[in-house]
Amino acid sequence: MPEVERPLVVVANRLPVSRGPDGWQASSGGLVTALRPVIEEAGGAWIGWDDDPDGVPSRVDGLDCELHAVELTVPQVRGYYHGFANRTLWPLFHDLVVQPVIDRQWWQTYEAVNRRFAERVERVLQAAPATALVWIHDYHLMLLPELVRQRSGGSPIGFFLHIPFPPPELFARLPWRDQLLNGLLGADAIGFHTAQYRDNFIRSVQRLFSGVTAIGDTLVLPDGRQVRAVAHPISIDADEFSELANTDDTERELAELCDQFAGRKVFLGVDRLDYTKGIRHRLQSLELLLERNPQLRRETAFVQIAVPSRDDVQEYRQLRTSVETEVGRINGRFTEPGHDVPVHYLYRGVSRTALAAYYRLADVMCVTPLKDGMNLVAKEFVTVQAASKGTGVLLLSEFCGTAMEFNDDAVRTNPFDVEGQSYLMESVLGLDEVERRARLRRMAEVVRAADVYRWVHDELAGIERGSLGL
Ligand code: ADQ
Repeated sequence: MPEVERPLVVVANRLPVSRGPDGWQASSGGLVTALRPVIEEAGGAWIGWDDDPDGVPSRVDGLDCELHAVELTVPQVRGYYHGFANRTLWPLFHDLVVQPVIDRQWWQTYEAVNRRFAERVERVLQAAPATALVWIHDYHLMLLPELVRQRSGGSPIGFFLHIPFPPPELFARLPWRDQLLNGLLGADAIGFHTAQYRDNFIRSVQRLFSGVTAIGDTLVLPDGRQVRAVAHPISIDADEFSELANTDDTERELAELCDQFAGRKVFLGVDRLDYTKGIRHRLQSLELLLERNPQLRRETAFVQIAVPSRDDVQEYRQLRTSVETEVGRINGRFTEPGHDVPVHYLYRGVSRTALAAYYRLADVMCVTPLKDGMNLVAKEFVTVQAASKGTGVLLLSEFCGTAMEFNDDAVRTNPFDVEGQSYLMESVLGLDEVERRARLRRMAEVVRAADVYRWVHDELAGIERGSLGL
């Protein structure tokens, strides 16, 4: 547990709740799990946008924290969220895997919505029993640290970026680059997943703001105030996934899957359906693999589970169409009469139990994003496999944050090299079992040693230290 004993005010684009068949409930993600003890001990609030027409309750079962919904109009959501956040910042910060759209109106809406969030933070801070720590999350709210500083009356302010920070020469393409940096520099500490993203940020500040001096990871502003830029890799609740690996429900689901895929090696992909995740490149590698190896058409299966994502955005609708076309083409080319299709495509989210069963089933987990801030699927997979004494192999893109932590224990792939990736998919099937287990054990140890609780601890302690100028 972090030493922080002040109330905590978390600000994120969305609230950590969803409406299920039995009413409102806390979301099941790792961030909520990790923050729960901190918020419940010191008291706290969560501020986020919610579009439920009936309104979100101020509290829900399972999360002892005040919920403050920021209401936005339909045009505001269009400009701030679908537009500037998801069509400008997201592609720009993921190394331009698609072209960002530059639109002045979206930018103005982004500014207006960040101001709206700031007003709400101000009200919540005024009602707080003691000076609260404000922890702001992600690229939707990059102007917020400075806006909160102007209104906060001395609260420590932290910001964490869940996506990569791009190299300065890419970041500089944004017409509003100065405003975004200025917004972030309102924080006492700015967190990134990796040292590389942190250094990209520091280099961008140095390139664009000549009055700011960088001393190691501390930025000294012209007025003498210091801002710390830190690298803290986010993670999962390793204990939770280790337990989930061996529950009766997981065993039951696994037994069904083993029947379904009996006698075949299973390749698995689990992603939000996002163009950064490299799903199309992965399918193209599979196609080459099956083209070269006719015997594998019966002996392997590829399961792709894709959660629907951002389907209000044109690029995501196009991606869905092209993924479904690829799947259809591969199955059309390689399904043999009387045999199962090679690709099983599930366009939906699955339960945590089902997820654990698929992780256990997989012989090869394909985590092959073109760019990804961290990637939690890779951490979940190695944890579940190690806890169940599995022998699965992790094929991991060198362009995600997780790759920096796992080094050579994952089989590294360059997903842009579709053909090279197809040869890797082939060669990993021959990896020795003892070697596979040893690699899984080492990767699971890395995850356990730096789990999501440690991340919360390091982040909050870093924000406290930053606010004291230490
Ligand atoms: P995401 O891009 O959403 O997160 P990721 O880190 O992989 O990516 O997290 C996805 C989560 O969703 C995982 O916990 C996974 O289990 C779950 N999930 C994925 N597909 C699912 C499915 N079909 N059914 C059920 N659950 C599914 C962003 C950044 C990442 C960064 C995280 C956290 O893009 O780089 O790691 O935030 O900071």
